[in-house]
Amino acid sequence: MALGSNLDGREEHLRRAVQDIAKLDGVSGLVCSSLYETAPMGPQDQPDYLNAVCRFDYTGTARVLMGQLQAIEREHGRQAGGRRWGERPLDLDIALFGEQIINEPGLIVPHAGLAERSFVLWPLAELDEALRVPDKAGGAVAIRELQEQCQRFGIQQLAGGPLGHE
Ligand code: A4P
Ligand code: MG
Repeated sequence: MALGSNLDGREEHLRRAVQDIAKLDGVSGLVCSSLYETAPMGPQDQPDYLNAVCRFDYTGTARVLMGQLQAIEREHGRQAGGRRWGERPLDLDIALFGEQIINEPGLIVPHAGLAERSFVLWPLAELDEALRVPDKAGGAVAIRELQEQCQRFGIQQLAGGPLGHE
């Protein structure tokens, strides 16, 4: 799971979101990366983001998880609409869902932008440097390889350790 915020007390949004996620039905064993301060991807006339990722065991489907995450986004003041890649108090994306590949209306996993997003790849590698990301050919690619093909530019890991844990 990838978390991002660039509005209204960014760190507080992310900390609260992690607590909210840990309490969801079906979630256990949640661990988080550090926080990363990141330059905006997309429109440049928006504040820098704070990003992080978390990993957990989950008993439900990706579709159900997505609904639960969108409810948390709304509780954090996320409005429907808004410009593409624009500012937001809280963004929760399903970066990966185990080994699954999902290609349905409104739900693409691994996340469609994963390979281009240094602010997701580096935190994921922090949690598991041996992580393998499934690809459509039925194989998997090492996170290390995706990092090599992506610019690290614009992200800074913050001191302070993991964002939260159970
Ligand atoms: N959707 C499909 N697959 C997924 C998935 N795996 N996880 C659909 C989450 N959502 C998924 O997303 C639009 C729709 O994508 C969802 O309703 C869902 O059905 P959205 O979060 O509502 O945002 P959006 O603005 O419409 O999409 P967009 O423009 O693709 O935004 P993103 O990709 O979420 O990017 N810069 C930095 N440094 N850090 C950031 O975190 N985030 C964004 C937002 C832009 N720039 C950033 C960051
Ligand atoms: Mg999103």
